[in-house]
Amino acid sequence: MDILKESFMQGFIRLTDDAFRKGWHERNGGNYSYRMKPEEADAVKAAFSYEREWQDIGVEVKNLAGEYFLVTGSGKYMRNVILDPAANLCIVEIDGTGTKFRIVWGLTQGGRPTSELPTHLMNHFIKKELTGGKHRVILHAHTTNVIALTFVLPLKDEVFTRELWEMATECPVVFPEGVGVVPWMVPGGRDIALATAELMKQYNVAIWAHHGIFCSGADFDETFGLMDTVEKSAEILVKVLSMGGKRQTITAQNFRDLAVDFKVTLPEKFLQE
Ligand code: 2HA
Ligand code: ZN
Repeated sequence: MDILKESFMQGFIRLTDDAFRKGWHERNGGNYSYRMKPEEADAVKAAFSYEREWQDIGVEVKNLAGEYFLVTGSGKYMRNVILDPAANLCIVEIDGTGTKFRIVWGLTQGGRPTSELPTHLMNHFIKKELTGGKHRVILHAHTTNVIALTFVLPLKDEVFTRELWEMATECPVVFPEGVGVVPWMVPGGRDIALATAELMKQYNVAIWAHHGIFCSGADFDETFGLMDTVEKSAEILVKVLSMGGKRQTITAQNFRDLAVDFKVTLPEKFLQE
């Protein structure tokens, strides 16, 4: 068994390279986690070691007890993952109480899991429950255009959702539940983790004002695709605003018609004039 050749590992690594090439991960910006399937963990347990210490997560994630997560390392550069996955990633095990973790694989030159581990695990906690275990991927990135918009649009879910939907017809189909916005907060801790998790109860996208974005999805393609769609829409909006603003757009009634044909539910709170 070569853990680096396992398909979950290959899929995880491919995304880090794609996301870096997108320009979403300057320096050590962004971080990323995957809740492994039991059979994936079983297949690679021969590569695990158990001598590293249990450490406090900082939040309680009861329903993740005993689960294994593949996560990026704190301070590690997304662009280096593909060159040396074992030095830049780790697999963490959650203890039986859902309050502690330990590293069982990776970070071969030392280090800690991502500084945003509390937010990642809180998001997994919420999404595992709400999707019946379907969602497994949480991705945080510093997407340029989404960040730019947090300096000019009101920091309201309704405003960001409607503006992003209007910039590309596919958007309300890709994220019909909308997007949430967290006001500026100190990153890395419990408070921002709780605020983000609260939004993840409703949305698969949480924008951090003046910082970046978190996306949740079932697999690597879906999560990357969601972030790509949101960031592209934000880029169109930046261009439209730079050209003097909208002269015409997709109307509320257009969205209602689209919802019928594409069989999606678009909350009316995003369709006010
Ligand atoms: O540098 O993105 O939010 C890692 C981060 C912290
Ligand atoms: Zn960040």
